[in-house]
Amino acid sequence: MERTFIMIKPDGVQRHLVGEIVHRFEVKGFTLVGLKMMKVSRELAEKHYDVHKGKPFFSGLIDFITSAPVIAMVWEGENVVTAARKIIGATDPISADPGSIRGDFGVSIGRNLIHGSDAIETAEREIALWFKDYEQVGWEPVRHSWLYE
Ligand code: DAT
Ligand code: MG
Repeated sequence: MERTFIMIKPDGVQRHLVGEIVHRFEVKGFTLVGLKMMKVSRELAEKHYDVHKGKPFFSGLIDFITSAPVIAMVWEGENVVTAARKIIGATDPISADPGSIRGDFGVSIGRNLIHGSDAIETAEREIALWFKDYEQVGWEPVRHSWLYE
């Protein structure tokens, strides 16, 4: 089953949106298989955002991600990578559709609340970067046959 890496950024934690955000993935039909709260090191933040190294917003982004605790998660389900990006919404909350997390709760690109892997290969890389195997707990939700034909 497909998995994706989701992180509630420091602003989501500080604004007490953790429950609201987790709820959206749960009610959609995805399964939580890993979750931890952590203060992110600069080393981990820089590895995670490696593709953005050299861009003008990079150092501000690393400062932000390391400024306060985050919630790191792994979610599972069919097509979860693509679906999670839709639940999250466009990168700039002003362009994000209402109904998405960024569209409902954000107003600025540098405080857009949440990260989600952008492709299956990225998800694999990010999950391996943030989670040990034993921190991911596969389980069989009883609602499965009511979600999938
Ligand atoms: P996403 O998080 O939607 O995958 P991204 O990978 O392009 O977006 O960028 C990573 C994060 O960097 C993004 O969530 C917020 C920040 N960011 C991107 N573009 C930015 C910009 N022009 N100014 C400030 N922050 C930016
Ligand atoms: Mg991205």
